[in-house]
Amino acid sequence: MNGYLEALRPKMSEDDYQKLVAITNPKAYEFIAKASDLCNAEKIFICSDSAEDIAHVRQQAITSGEEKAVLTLPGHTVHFDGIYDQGRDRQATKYLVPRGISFSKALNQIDRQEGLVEVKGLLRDSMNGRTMIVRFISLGPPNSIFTILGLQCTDSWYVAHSEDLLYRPGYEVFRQSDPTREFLRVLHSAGKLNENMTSAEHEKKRIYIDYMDNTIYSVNTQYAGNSVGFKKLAFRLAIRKANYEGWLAEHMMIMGVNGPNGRKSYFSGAFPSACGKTSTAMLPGETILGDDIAYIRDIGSVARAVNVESGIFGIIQDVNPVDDSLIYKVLTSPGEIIFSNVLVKGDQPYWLGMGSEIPKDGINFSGEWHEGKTDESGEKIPPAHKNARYAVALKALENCDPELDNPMGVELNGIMYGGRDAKAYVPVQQSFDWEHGIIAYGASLETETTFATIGEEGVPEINMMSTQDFISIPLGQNICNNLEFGRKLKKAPLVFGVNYFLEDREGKFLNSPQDKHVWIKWMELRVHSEVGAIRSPTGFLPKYEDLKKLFNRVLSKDYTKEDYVKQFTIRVPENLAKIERVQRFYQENVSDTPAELFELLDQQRQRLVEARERFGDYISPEKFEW
Ligand code: SPV
Ligand code: MN
Repeated sequence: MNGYLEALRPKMSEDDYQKLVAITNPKAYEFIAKASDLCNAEKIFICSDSAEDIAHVRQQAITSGEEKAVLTLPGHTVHFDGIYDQGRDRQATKYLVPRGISFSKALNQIDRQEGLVEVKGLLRDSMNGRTMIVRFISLGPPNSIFTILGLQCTDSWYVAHSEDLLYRPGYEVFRQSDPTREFLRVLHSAGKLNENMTSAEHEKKRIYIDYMDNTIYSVNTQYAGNSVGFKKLAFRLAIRKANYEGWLAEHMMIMGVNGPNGRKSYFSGAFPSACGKTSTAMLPGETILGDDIAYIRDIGSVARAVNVESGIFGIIQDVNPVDDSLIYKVLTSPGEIIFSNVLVKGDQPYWLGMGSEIPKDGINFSGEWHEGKTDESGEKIPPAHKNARYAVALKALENCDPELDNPMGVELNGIMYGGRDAKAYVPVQQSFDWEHGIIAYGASLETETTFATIGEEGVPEINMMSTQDFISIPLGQNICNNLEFGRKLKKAPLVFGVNYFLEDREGKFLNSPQDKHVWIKWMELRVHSEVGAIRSPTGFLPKYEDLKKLFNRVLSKDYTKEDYVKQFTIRVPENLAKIERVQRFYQENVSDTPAELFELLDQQRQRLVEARERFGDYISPEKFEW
């Protein structure tokens, strides 16, 4: 008899014990027993993914008060996170780094021993009087080359319920696997709760990543980005694994784009949080395969991708019938949905930018709310948080891609990188080749901080491939891995740079949110060489005639030459300044930056300088057309 199993037995019902015994992985017993011992759980519930167990998790989320079933539509519940727990917390998230190992300065880190002592101290006895829920998850479709297994112990029924909507069940996969199979581990406790069931000790919030042990510790937080272990927490471990094994784990959506004559091409896209990733993936008329995390592998010398998840934890702000019709329909129909940090009044959820009026009082993340209510520092509390979200299974969307669970994934024809860049990059361009795309668009991705992370908004920063928050290896190594990956492929996906946030001199956006649909359709045609392009110093630009046709066909809009020129003018000073910032960032922060990054950016600088000599500082795209 396994000693760990024996130690767990008194805390479990016979039924739960049998469910656990059916999994023959001794490392799983060990992790669960140590978690239970440290956190002093009163009981242990093993979720086997049976309909009965899933229903129990959902019911407990409501009974415990972590979710409220006050909403009118069947299946809808609402959850609130604490006022200081409304986004991913970069300050509180640290890598545990063993003594003697040096890690890029740009990454938040703490000595491993010191960090383990601290976080275990905070977790000690945290589940006193509570049930510890054990969930088994399959990241990626089960039984495929992509599959990574995960196991989470948590005392939050809300977290366990969210995992149900967002991930593929893994109990059966664990059960049928070799007892020595590796898995990622997450231990989470919401910590002390206050009367409205939110984590009470936000100043003791810690999210520590122990990559030596493939384990993540998260405590005193409930916000899903910090607590649902298989979202950004396991992602950090997967990036590391991918780098050692020669594949890619990316902060990318995956979508199918319909081309002429019934053709469909698949794209993936990396965007920092709140920069248009989900709304791109959900464009009506196209299909969505994933909205947040992709694993990409070289299979038969082509890049194939799967969605790690099977649901969406999406930003609800600005979801309205005009801009996001598909998801708006889902959110206003019966079906299983967890709303978080919205305003509730009269059994209805309300959010910012929903396209209809929001009540002047109700219940929100601050408790009873009324217009004008202020927080401790005198700031007005909005009716719903900007980072309010919904959790829903992808299959609830009518345009969910049929290949979602294909164990071989889908072949990627193109990938895109996009940030919040008010000044430099054009709305869409194609790189000259794989390396140029990885360096000039991916590694040079610049953005502004948004409400999705706690802290000041609008602060410009480099966010390499939009994964900077999640990288647990030297940053330069990650760039090399990306460069290598594409080089080995017979036909690498085309690489595009997009920028939905370009502004004019007065600070007005030059594009409407719908325009991205045109860029996507243009990329699809480029993949099949069905439209030409203009060679500019920063990449291949679309031709006016092609965009005009697409604006007309896709959006029934007239696209003027004037708009085209404004949007696609190459702004030499802004582009040179961008190169300067990117190079400085890597020089100062990333000691293992590959020389290729500096070389490729030097070449881009050279092309810009030469173009300036011929045409001046602001160059209409037509000047490059020969
Ligand atoms: C993001 O912020 O990138 C998200 C949401 O996708 S979460 O990481 O879960 O906070
Ligand atoms: Mn994300």
